[in-house]
Amino acid sequence: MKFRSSPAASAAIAIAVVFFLSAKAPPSANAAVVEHTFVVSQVKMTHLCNETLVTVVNGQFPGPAIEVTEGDSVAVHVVNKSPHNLTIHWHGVKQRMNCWADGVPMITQCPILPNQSFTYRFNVAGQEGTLWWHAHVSFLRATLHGALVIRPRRGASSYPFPKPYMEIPIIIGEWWQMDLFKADWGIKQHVIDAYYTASTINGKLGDIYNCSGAVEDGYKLDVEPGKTYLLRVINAALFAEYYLKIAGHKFTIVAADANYVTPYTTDVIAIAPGETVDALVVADAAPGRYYMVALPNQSPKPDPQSPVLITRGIVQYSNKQKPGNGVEHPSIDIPVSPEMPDQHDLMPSFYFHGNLTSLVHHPQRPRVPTRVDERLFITLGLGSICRQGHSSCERSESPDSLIVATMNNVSFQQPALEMPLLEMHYYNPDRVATMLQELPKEPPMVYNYTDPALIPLGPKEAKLEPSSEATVARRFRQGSVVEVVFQGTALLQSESNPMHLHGHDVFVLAQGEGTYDAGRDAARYNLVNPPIKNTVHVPRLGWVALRFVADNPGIWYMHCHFGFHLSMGMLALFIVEDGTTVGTSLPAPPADFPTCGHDHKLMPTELYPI
Ligand SMILES: *[C@@H]1O[C@H](CO)[C@@H](O)[C@H](O)[C@H]1NC(C)=O
Ligand SMILES: *[C@@H]1O[C@H](CO)[C@@H](O)[C@H](O)[C@H]1NC(C)=O
Ligand SMILES: *[C@@H]1O[C@H](CO)[C@@H](O)[C@H](O)[C@H]1NC(C)=O
Ligand SMILES: *[C@@H]1O[C@H](CO)[C@@H](O)[C@H](O)[C@H]1NC(C)=O
Ligand SMILES: *[C@@H]1O[C@H](CO)[C@@H](O)[C@H](O)[C@H]1NC(C)=O
Ligand SMILES: *[C@@H]1O[C@H](CO)[C@@H](O)[C@H](O)[C@H]1NC(C)=O
Ligand SMILES: *[C@@H]1O[C@H](CO)[C@@H](O)[C@H](O)[C@H]1NC(C)=O
Ligand SMILES: [Cu+2]
Repeated sequence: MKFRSSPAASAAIAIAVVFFLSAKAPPSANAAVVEHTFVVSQVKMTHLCNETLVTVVNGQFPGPAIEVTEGDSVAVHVVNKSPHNLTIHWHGVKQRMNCWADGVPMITQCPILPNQSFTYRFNVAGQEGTLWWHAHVSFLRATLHGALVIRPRRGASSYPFPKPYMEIPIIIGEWWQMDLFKADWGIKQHVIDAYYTASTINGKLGDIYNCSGAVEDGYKLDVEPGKTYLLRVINAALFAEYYLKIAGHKFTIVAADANYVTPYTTDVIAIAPGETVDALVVADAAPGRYYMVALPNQSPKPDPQSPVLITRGIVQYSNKQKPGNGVEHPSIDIPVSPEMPDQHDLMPSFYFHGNLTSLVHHPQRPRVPTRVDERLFITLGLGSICRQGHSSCERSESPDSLIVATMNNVSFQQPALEMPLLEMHYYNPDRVATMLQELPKEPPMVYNYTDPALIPLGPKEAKLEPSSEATVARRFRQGSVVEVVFQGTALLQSESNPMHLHGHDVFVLAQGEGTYDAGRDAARYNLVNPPIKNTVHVPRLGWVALRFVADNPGIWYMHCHFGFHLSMGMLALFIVEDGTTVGTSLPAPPADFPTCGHDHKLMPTELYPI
């Protein structure tokens, strides 16, 4: 597992209806409402001779894709026929003035209880490309997820790249035999080795996996020679960044996180959990069969090591004619394998991310603000807190302490709430202020953050291990420009961290290895064409600098997209305050909002009498 080892259906049919609004509907005459019904239920699926109960949407793993046109409105009716409290997060959708639809349990909404329904309503204006949706409850997103594809209003011929012959979602995921709630709890409490069973491409384990002689199905992509395919690649996994390659083929990267990039040609895609990558692939190899391989990478020792569970699918040319004299060559039918990077070599990821720049010619591309109002320097790492609320305890993996994941040395503590924090913020902001602790703008102590000697337990590490737990948040004035430097550390591990901000895209100004040095590194910022992302991959033992405009009022999650780091507390709230106008202030919550099991919506005065 990715932290130190411990001492111890009802399948319904997707209904997608498109209603056209009357011509007066803003913002565009032909904007549509795209409706889906998501029935969430538990179904039995069998892989590797093992029947597993999985929670899925409409009986599908991965779930249905939502396909929309930029400017459309989306309505998703979620019918919860599972035994779990649920929310769905629309990953990367900016949700402008619509924090209520962000789908974070007890922060933006009460969860949808078993046997209840709720309709998410949001629009997808000013964004084009590949996003996705996923449950934001425990580890359930491992099986509750799907693509969200936004196409340009003026059709596929207005892509800023050659129009592809076909568009194909490629969702990299995980197959879990272990119960996902048990896995989450085990990781939080640091008591069980929770790990997935196999990696998947579009829900298929692939022919590397077999049991009792039965080989697992793999994803197959049929291609026609000479045609161009747009792969919409999504990493929906909880545990790892993946390297994706197709033998004999190159990728031209054209977008990432639903923002166009300058076309960049590479034979390997590096994609961390939460990221999306749009890549063109031309079927220009000799007709045949080629493996598409997804390999999870990991930090080398002395970091704790995980089993390497690769998966593969096949790209096969549909051309019937065989090479040569038309006689079948059995050897030709053995697919060609790509040469993969070493699982411990994280440089291909560093270079892949470093080579992304935004597409300057694109008219909608926002400009990097040059003024900065707030600067945060945030270290990411592990630490420990004492169990049972004790103020001091034995550390070094003693059962008296608990390993947690931190930002500036604080691990996020889920507040005990009777109503969602955002509703409280809307009706009674003063009350919210008393429940939160400010996320420090810099780490409390300066040390050699990236010194690998801190990875193993020992005297050097022990001095820095004690951390604390609090409901940390940071407030931003409406419209302020925020610069964040995320600094990876070597504290107890040296993992990279895919940091995801809800409700905003960010400009990724620079990345580097080792410790950030403002004097040296700020001069290297790309203020001309930095990539624009919602998930920023902080390299192992390195840093990333980013900027964003805090102009979307609400309470937004900002967290690591590794499931294990999130459940260990690598999370904070970014609160964007209201402006002085209606157009910059959070509107009222939806009338039909879930009520946390109460028969009416509770007001803060009922819950917390003054
Ligand atoms: C949901 O409804 C079903 C069928 O009406 C019922 O059997 C089940 O107990 C209900 N579950 C909950 C948690 O209310
Ligand atoms: C099936 O999955 C369960 C749950 O993780 C596990 O205990 C069991 O060993 C698995 N059986 C096989 C045959 O893999
Ligand atoms: C089954 O998996 C094992 C271990 O990965 C492998 O050695 C073997 O060749 C596989 N068998 C088949 C029939 O694919
Ligand atoms: C782009 O990738 C190449 C190798 O693939 C690497 O040499 C170069 O340093 C990368 N550029 C950046 C800015 O990371
Ligand atoms: C920090 O640690 C690295 C790796 O051990 C070392 O190269 C560097 O000199 C150290 N920096 C300082 C300021 O001690
Ligand atoms: C982290 O916080 C704890 C508890 O407040 C403190 O004792 C410790 O010195 C801090 N460590 C670092 C590295 O900042
Ligand atoms: C689901 O939410 C309700 C209402 O907030 C709560 O009472 C219940 O404990 C939750 N159930 C679980 C399993 O978390
Ligand atoms: Cu992380």
